[in-house]
Amino acid sequence: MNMITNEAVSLDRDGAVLIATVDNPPVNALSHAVRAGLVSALDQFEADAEAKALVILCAGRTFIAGADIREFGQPLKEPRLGALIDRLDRCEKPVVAAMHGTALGGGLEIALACSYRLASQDARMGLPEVKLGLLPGSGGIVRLPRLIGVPDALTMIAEGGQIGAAAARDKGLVDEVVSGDLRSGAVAFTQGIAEKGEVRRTSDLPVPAFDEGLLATRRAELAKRYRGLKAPQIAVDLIEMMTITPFAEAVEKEYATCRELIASPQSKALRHLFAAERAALKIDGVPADTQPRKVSKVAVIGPGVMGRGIAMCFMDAALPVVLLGRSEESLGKAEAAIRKLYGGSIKRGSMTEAQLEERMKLLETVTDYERLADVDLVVEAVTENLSVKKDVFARLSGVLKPDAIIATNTSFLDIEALASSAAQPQNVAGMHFFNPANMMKLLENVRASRTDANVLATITALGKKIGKVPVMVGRSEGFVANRMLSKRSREAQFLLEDGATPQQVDKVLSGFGFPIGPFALADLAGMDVMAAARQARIAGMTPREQACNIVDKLAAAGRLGQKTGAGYYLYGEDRKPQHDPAVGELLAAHRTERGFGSREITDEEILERCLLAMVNEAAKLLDEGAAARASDIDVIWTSGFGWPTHMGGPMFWADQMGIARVKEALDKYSRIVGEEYFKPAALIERLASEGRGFHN
Ligand code: T1G
Repeated sequence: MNMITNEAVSLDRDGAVLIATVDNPPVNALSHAVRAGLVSALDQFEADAEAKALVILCAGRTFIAGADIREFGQPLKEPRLGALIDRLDRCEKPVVAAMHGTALGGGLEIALACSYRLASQDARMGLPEVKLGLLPGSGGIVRLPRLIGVPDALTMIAEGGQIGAAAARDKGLVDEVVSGDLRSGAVAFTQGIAEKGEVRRTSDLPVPAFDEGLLATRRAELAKRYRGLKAPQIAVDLIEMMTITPFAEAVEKEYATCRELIASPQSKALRHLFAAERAALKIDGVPADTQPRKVSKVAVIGPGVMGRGIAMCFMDAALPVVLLGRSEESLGKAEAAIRKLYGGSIKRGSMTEAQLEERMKLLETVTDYERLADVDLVVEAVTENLSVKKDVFARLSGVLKPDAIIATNTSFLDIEALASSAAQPQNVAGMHFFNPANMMKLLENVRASRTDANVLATITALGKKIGKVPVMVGRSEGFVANRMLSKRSREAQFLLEDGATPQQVDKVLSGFGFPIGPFALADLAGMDVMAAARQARIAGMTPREQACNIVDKLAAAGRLGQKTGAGYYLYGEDRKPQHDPAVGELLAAHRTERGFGSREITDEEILERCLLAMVNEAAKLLDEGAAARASDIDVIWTSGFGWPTHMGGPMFWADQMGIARVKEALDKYSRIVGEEYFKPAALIERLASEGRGFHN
């Protein structure tokens, strides 16, 4: 008999067992309807004398995956999750949670408050709140350590990782792993315990003893690993609190902290990125039900550094790769280099020799285009020269299957010109990887005007399959990431001319949260590389940019960076950047030569000039349609260029600053640096006049 409680939760009976089924697609998030439905199910269960035990399970692909993130920041609607969990805790008859898919956050907290926990073989469990700048607020802090011990609980809560069903059983988080049909397995288990009717309250369990020194050790590790993030540190505070605080009081403290974190700037930034990364997968002009083309074999053209890294991306996703090069020698070098890169994984213990051999079997090296006749997609990663690429496109067009996709890895050449050199321009797109391609998460997928919708859907799905963060961008020299980066680099150089030192600029930007400052990064990349990149773009530079040739001077002096022990900094054995007076002298001479005085530059000016130059360029990219959404730009910069995730991305950061203040600062720097560099973009003028931000 089906006893409906509401649209999200249904209740039915199997003998003495009631089964509450949550059905709230897509992830059974704990919306108000789910919470109210479960309370109603508990009411009926407790009032039903015939019912000896209750099973809670979910329809669809997963058990409850947490609180409904979309409700955060909205007025709280009773019943709160905490009230539902208290009801579970006080239940006088046993409740069994049957988990599948990903039982996360508030979903796992519900299971923790049940008498028994079952999991399907593929189930995974976790408390990922910390990834949203939050922490469990409905009993996860006070119950999980009681079941699996403080050390493992601290790891799960402070890092937000997931564990599988078998590991959960071994740790005592799950009582049984159910093979076969979860519902029937759960009902059978529950019938087995129903007669005895034993209620097991996690809240009654003592906190297992643990090494108190653990807390200080983990605190230090977490501070290093999650630099700037507050929630992991607070996780340690809460775990310490729960070990010395009576249960009921600890529950209140846990909930109060969660509410504070929901209102925190870091959580708002991280929740913004959670939504932004999902929005980026929705491509304008590509219906959500567009079927991607099948990609079961790929080719990479160009066995250079980028080609090798791109080939590894596909190999790591178990896709066979044909790497085409002009000579056996270049292909031999590429294969050896790939094998060497995997050797690093073996040294780190993340790969075995056997796995390496298996992985290398996926790589085939060829010099003959005819060998590409059966591939589904080609990434061309040859030298950044339009005529060379056009030749490759023409040769590919002569051998590929009619529906094979050609993706160019170009970082700044015109994709429309390349598409025109292909027999099937509708099959041409860009897949812009970043060096090192096998490591960098960001993938700028580039749409051309004639690219088919299902090609866009295909490269987006393929980007996800190979573990990248794919963001669709449109035509623009340097697309989105590099065009914005070039503005930050410009300001960093100009600031040296105006009187700042490399260490001051690096300190300000790494203090903001970037993993490394622009000058230490240049020393890592190599001044010869930087000088070559500058030369490649010099024709499009302004006179001041062209004359600002500090990079060339360092390269000419043999100061190539870490590889020569000196660049913007000096480097000893420890490879740590040290201040070098010689650089100060070189900069002073450059300023004199350029007729620049040297003035005191504040940290605020450094930060605003570097970051607002990027924001201003982003506003132009949005107006040009090169970026579809401001949030896409936030995803690009947090996944690909080290913008601290807890600061939400450049556009989120600008919105926090307020567009009026952004415009005011741009006007100020227009006066200091020049209109051509800081004149507010038209979009910023519009938003400022309308009192709006990028995201509203
Ligand atoms: N609330 C609302 N919507 C959610 C959601 C959630 N918790 N999780 C996912 N969605 C949406 C998502 O936006 C997307 O929507 C669709 O579901 C598919 O998601 C009280 C305070 C579960 C592993 O942090 O990790 O509980 O774009 O594309 O890759 O103490 O979603 O289709 O419109 O990611 O298969 C804690 C967050 C909340 C889990 C599935 N829980 N979600 O991944 O699909 S705080 C989380 C995920 C909390 C308690 C605390 C993943 C997933 P749309 P998807 P997926």
